[in-house]
Amino acid sequence: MEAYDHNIIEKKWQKVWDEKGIYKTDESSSKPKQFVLDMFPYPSGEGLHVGHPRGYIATDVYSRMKRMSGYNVLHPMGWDAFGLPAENYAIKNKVHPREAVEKNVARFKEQLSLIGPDYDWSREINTTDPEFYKWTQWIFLQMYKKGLAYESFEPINWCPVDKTGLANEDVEADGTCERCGAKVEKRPMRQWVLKITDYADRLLTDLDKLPKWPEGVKLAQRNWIGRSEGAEIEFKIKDSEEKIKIFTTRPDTIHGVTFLAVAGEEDKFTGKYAINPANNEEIPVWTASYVLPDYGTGAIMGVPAYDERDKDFADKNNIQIVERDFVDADEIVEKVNGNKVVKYKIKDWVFSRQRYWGEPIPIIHCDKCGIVPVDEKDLPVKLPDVENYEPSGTGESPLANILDWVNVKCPSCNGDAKRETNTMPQWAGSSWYYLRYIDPKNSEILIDKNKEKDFMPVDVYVGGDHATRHLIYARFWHKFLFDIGSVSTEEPFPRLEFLGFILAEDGRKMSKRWGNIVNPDEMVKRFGADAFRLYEMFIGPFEGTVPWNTDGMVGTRRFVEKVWRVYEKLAASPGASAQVLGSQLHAQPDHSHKHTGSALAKLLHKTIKKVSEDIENFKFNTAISTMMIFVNEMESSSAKGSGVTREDFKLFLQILAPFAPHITEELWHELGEEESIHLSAWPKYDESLIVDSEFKIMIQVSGKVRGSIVVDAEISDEEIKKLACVDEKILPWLEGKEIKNIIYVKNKLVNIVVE
Ligand code: ANZ
Ligand code: ZN
Repeated sequence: MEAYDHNIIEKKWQKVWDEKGIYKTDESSSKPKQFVLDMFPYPSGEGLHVGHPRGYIATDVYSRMKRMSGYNVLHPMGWDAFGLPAENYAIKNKVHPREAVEKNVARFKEQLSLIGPDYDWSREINTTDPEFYKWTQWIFLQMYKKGLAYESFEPINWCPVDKTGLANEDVEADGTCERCGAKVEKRPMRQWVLKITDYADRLLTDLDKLPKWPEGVKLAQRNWIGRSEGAEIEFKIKDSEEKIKIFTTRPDTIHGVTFLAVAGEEDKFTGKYAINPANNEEIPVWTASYVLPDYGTGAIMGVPAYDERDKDFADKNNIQIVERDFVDADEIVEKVNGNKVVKYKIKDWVFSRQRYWGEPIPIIHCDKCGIVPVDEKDLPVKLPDVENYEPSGTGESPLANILDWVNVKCPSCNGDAKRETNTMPQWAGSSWYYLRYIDPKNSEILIDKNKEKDFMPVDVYVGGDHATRHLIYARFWHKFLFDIGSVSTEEPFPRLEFLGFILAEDGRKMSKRWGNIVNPDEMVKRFGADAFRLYEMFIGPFEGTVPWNTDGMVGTRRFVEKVWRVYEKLAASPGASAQVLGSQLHAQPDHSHKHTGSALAKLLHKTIKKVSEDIENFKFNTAISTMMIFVNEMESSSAKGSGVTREDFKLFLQILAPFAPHITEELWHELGEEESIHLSAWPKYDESLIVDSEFKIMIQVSGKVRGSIVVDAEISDEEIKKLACVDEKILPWLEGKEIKNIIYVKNKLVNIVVE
């Protein structure tokens, strides 16, 4: 037996897994399916930093556990590669965006592969591949045919630096471009828009059917959709035929109205008076910058006694503030003949960009026939090669200059016509990419109906960020695809696990700008992929944001080394080697005969139970701390001369395997197994070993009860103290605190005294 050398072991097993194709999804399998999905990365020029793999490792652990638990797992990976970042990178580095993407993808793939993921690479997708974007264009055409894609000439958000129109979602609350920070302007220009507002109600109400989504993400979507029930009320202008229509959610406050305000740049007095239909009072009309031009009716009734913003405005402009009794909302709406209305904050999705690196919009403009969709059989409309793909800034895409591409025959009258030269936004491909993994080579139809039924919906979707944009767009497209019969479920992702960021060691965001990037390649080389994976999962609760700490890697590295040492002791123990050499039995061991119910066996079975539940619930950090306790117990009991049995050690390797796939595979084979540990059956815990002689212990933090644990009567006082400190209910109370003392009152309580 060699000493533990992660470099040798990891390369060796990655090669074997790849050659044997053990992670390939079997489409003919009769097992139940598990579709485990990552938000696919955008391959930037900077490569991955240690913050990126956190989600990828989580799905890797989860999918491995599911595979071992008897599921037919689909765990694919691909690249979201159209859009401004790739194009800007290409312009800066004077390469074609396609070359830049190829290079960046290769780099990302190399980095990801180092950590030993279980992707089925035969299903790799890339949104910039014409065979992929053919279907992005196809979906656009279906939307066009249903009236959901339309041309608009409304003023849109224009970024003067990125030289393109933007969707509302691309603009920060302070009116700056979310990419480059430039102040966004309004520009009247022709554009393609998707009618997401037609789906606003369903996007909102169906959030209630997603109990396995984080509340925060659902709230962000509710706010983004922004449904308000209210009334539109008309105010007559004094001595005029004119009227101003306002939108209010509080018609009951109408007696307190002391001014009207319409959207406008400055707070200037317009000199007009309006008449309050409820009490005929005359009130001044103002313009106010806090009134949004494109929400409601673009005008409000000012009720400074009850509305904060109205009060600020009234104070500033010496407008009267009056407190009046509320009236019945329904009655007043009836009386002033206002209609009840529902308004949404969400706007139709501005879907065209005046840039090169995106899917061409499959539309032809003909002088005679107007807008003519490209025939489906002529898809994909491929992006042509160009000399110069820099944005023109004139509001036209660089494609407009490629005459032999632009000039086409009209599909309808065969006369001279021109292609649409705007391209789709970065968010197009990601709105449906997950479906392509299920049927990645299909050139006949978006997705085979049977395969779709076999694998959809996604069982767990993992990612961070994109609470509104991507996750609203994808839900919208999915609902549309449901309506036209392409998919069989109304929601694509019934379970969403949203992860927190990993910050740099200095507590800032990792960025080239701050020079604080930690590179995963280097961590893997120094500590090994297994220790790296363990650390990424151990660093804190999955949904929490935490700073990286390279020193912390030492801890998980030691843990891996301990596992190796336990094996070495086991292999050296009398009788062991004979058993390995003579081992002809590769069948699953029959646990019922092996267990004598030793303290160690009991702890093992509790560990199996806890790790199984924790992985299911994405509580990876507590799964690892539980295994750490068990490994310590194995070590100390072998020091006392008893030690773990060979079969129990193998059970432990199996539950560690999703986290540390390489070392466990190596030791599994050392123990005489010939099949991969990753295809072995997930251990079941022995109920009888868990229930007997347990008792409940209350856990206090500085004297206050914060939780409880159920412990085995046979485990040591020290262990009970340790368990109390790593309990998931207790961990938050210990965060950032120093433990001063741990008091254990036998069989009753643990009090963790912190400062
Ligand atoms: C009178 C009033 C009294 C209002 C009161 C609120 C509280 P949500 O819920 O977000 O839909 N409003 C209407 N149109 C607006 C616009 N274009 N720009 C800025 N504010 C606008 O908010 C609806 C409320 O926001 C409306 O109800 C209106 O103020 C204001 F005690 O009317 B309210
Ligand atoms: Zn025509």
